[in-house]
Amino acid sequence: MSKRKAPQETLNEGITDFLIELANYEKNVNRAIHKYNAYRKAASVIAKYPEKIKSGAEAKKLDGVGAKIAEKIDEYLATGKLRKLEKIRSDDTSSSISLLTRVTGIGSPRFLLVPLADLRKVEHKLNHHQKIGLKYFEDFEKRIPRVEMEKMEALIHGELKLLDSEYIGTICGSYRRGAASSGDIDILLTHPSFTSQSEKQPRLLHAVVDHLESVGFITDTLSKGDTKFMGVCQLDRGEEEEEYPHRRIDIRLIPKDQYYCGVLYFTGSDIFNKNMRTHALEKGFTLNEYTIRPLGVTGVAGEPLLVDSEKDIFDYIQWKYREPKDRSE
Ligand code: DCP
Ligand code: MG
Repeated sequence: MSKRKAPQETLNEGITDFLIELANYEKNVNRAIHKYNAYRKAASVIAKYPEKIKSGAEAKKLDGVGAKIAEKIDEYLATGKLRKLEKIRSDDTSSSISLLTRVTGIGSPRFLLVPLADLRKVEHKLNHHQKIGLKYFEDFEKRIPRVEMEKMEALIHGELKLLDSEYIGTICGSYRRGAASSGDIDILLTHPSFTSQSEKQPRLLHAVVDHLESVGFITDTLSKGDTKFMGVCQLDRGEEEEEYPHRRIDIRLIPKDQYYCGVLYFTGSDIFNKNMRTHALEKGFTLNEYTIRPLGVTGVAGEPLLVDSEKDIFDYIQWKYREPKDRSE
């Protein structure tokens, strides 16, 4: 997952911006999740508030805005800034860590405010995830050319077949839409023995990950759960001059009956998904990355419908099928 949309402009953007910056600081640098939640909650109620806030006291009437935040709002309204934030921003360690947290694993930054050398100085303060992000920082910035994606696809399909010919794997994301280059590798994996009714089968995922590690393709692990692996991979260039960069790879194990809703969702684009969900609602269905369900007259979703292909989903909502390459919006 890389691109996140910019938040919508609001009347009180200055205030919500500083609250979110404080929230991220508390989470990423201090690991203070309660403070993080408190700032987020305040930012969220203020973002919905329909008036331009003129004082801390006015904000304090809102649920989620306490005395301390009200004080900060007063300071911000009076001076246009916040001493606490100025201090945080001028502290190398905290700004480096929060920046790095923003950029690693989940995505990549469009620009870098802190020199990489400064980030590397605080490496000992980083968690595993962040260290990997830093280690491969330059590599993760690079897009993956389609020819390289094709080579990885061939390798992955070959190895899956060797392991168990019943595995079904699909590289989704921009690659499946035919993009000339991709930001990462999004693989969806299923197996006929795994359905939403059966037991969990983490082995099905772990066997693939372990195998791809043993052949040297997967080089690092960011996280490995029962159904989702996040990590790093690299193609072997053989004896040739320059190595391939390391690439971000996610592998998701999905029950067979939910596989095509997953493939549809992770193929995107996100804009296409939004439009398709809207159309589904107009036709009386609710669609997400797992299932499509009919909506009753009271708006309550019924049981998941049977889906055995992406086309089935289009058919349910009476939409003309669109090939992945035609799903940019
Ligand atoms: N997705 C979505 N909404 C989100 C995030 C993701 O619908 N907020 C879906 C659509 C995306 C797919 O997941 O196409 C994969 O997410 P990526 O961020 O990897 O997006 P792409 O693969 O499309 O682009 P990139 O080439 O940058 O990886
Ligand atoms: Mg992608």
